[in-house]
Amino acid sequence: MILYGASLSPFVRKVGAILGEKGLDFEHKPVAPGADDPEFKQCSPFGKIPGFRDGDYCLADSSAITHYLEAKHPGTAMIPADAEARGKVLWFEEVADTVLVPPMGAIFWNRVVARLMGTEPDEAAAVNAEENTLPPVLAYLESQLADGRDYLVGDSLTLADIAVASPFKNLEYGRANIDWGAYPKLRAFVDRILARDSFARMLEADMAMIGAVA
Ligand SMILES: N[C@@H](CCC(=O)N[C@@H](CS)C(=O)NCC(=O)O)C(=O)O
Repeated sequence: MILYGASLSPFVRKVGAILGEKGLDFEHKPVAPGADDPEFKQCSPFGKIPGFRDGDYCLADSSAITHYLEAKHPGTAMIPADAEARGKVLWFEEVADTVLVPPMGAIFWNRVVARLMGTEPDEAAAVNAEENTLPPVLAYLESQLADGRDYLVGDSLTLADIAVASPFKNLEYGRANIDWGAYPKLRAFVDRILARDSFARMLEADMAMIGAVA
C-alpha cells in the first residue's frame, strides 16, 4: 500500500494513524498537493492529498480511504458497527473536517506554510481564527469530554479520536494562541491521542519538513 501526501496535512496524518492503528505496512510518498507525479495523479485526480494505492486500486480522500481500510482490514475496528456509535463517529469526523480544519488552516497556512513557500502571510486571518472561529469548536469538544471519558465515542479508540486530534498538531506548529486553561479535558485528550504509537511515523515526517524552516 502507498499513502501519498505530505504528513503536514491533517488528512494525510489521519490516514497514516489509521494504518498504524491497524498495524498495516505501507510506503509513504510525501508529495505536495497538485504534485505532477503520474502515479499520484492517477489516485487523486484533483491533486488533493491524501491519495492512496493498494496494488492496482486507487483512491483519494481520507474518509474514503479509511472506510476502504475498515472494510478490507476489519481487525482493530475504527468505525463501530452499532448504529448510534457509528453515526457519532462520522459526526465527529465531519466536525474535524468542516469546522475545526478551516480555522486551523488559517493559522497553519499563514504561520507555517507561507514561510515554507516564501509567500506573504496574512497574520490578520490567523488572529481572526484564533479569536473568533476556533474557540466555539474548542468549547464544543471540551463539552463532549466533560464527563471524564477517554474517547469521544464509546470506551475505545475510534476514527473520531484520530480525526479530531490530528489537526491539533497543525495548531501547535502554527503556535496558535489558545487559552488551554479553558479546555483542560480537551488538552489532555489531544495529548493522549497524538502520543499514540500510530502517529509517530507521520510526526517524524512532519519534523523533517518543519525543521527545514525552524
Ligand atoms: N476531504 C478531503 C480533504 C483533502 C484536502 O483538502 N487536502 C488538502 C491538504 S490538507 C489539499 O490537498 N489541498 C489542495 C487543494 O485543495 O487543491 C480529505 O479528507 O482527504
